[in-house]
Amino acid sequence: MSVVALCGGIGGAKLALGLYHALPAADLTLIGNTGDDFTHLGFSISPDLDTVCYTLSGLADQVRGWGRGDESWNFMEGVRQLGGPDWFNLGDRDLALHALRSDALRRGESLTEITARIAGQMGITARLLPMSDDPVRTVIATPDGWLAFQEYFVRDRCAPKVVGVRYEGAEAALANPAALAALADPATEAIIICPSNPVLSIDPILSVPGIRAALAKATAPVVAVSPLIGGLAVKGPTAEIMREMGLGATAASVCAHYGDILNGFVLDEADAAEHGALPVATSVTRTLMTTLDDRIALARFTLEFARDLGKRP
Ligand code: FO1
Repeated sequence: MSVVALCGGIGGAKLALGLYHALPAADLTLIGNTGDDFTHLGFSISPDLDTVCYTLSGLADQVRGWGRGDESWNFMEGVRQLGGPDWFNLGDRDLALHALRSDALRRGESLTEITARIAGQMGITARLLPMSDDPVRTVIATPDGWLAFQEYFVRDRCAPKVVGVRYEGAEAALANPAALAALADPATEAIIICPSNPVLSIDPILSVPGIRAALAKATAPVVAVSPLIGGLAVKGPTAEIMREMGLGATAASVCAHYGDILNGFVLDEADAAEHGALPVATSVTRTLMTTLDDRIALARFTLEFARDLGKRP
């Protein structure tokens, strides 16, 4: 079963790992969010692509969800000793990835090529595509002004109120041609929107011209998995942001936010009461992914649901 999945970082990567186990690797294409990317201490950092790579390769830190498990922090200690900015933690081994990517970008390689090479070196056999090779940067409007995404998310620990979000550069960005081709491919049998933050992780992907239209035109059913359980996110500020932006913070509000790009919506047992009121086909299951088995079970459930929905006319 050939599948395309849109995903952000930690939450999305959990389902991506489940899909990776549930499908032959060659059947899985992941489209990753690059709205969180930024340049820090001269390094080009792509947190969500890296989280997916570390998660699929088994290198991820199981508690933090980002970065590597087998990490040391000598570089950060050095930065601190020299009075440098220490709010964004770059582990020693993780730093190797940022150095190689930064160097390759400077030599004119595309983010798509670099990501494919890095994923290959980590032994990942599914395809991971950045949404675009052009810079798109998520910026957050707060009552005190605009913040770059990582300033809001890591430096300020998501404390500022979010009154708006912009995806800078999106209008001029070219969608990854391989991503567009995968979405349009008649052999693609399901398009999954992973349980990532709709506003911070999925909307940046949808903001790249051509991607939303490709979802609308695809013959494969588009199925989203709710990132909220009982009105709460497993990790991160999804519920708060959706509430602050006046979108509501229920599974139903996530479904409404995606609107007519969806054919199906998977929601948690805790939200079963919302099931009947949604405007698309819905299916209820346990969506909390604590173990690898949970990730695989949710992936299989979602694929089965998409298969039952069948191709769109
Ligand atoms: N998240 C944090 O909360 N604190 C960090 O210091 C941090 C460092 C970091 C370094 C590399 C990387 O790939 C990711 C990192 N993240 C960190 C996670 C990341 O910034 C966010 O989880 C995502 O951007 C949101 O999806």
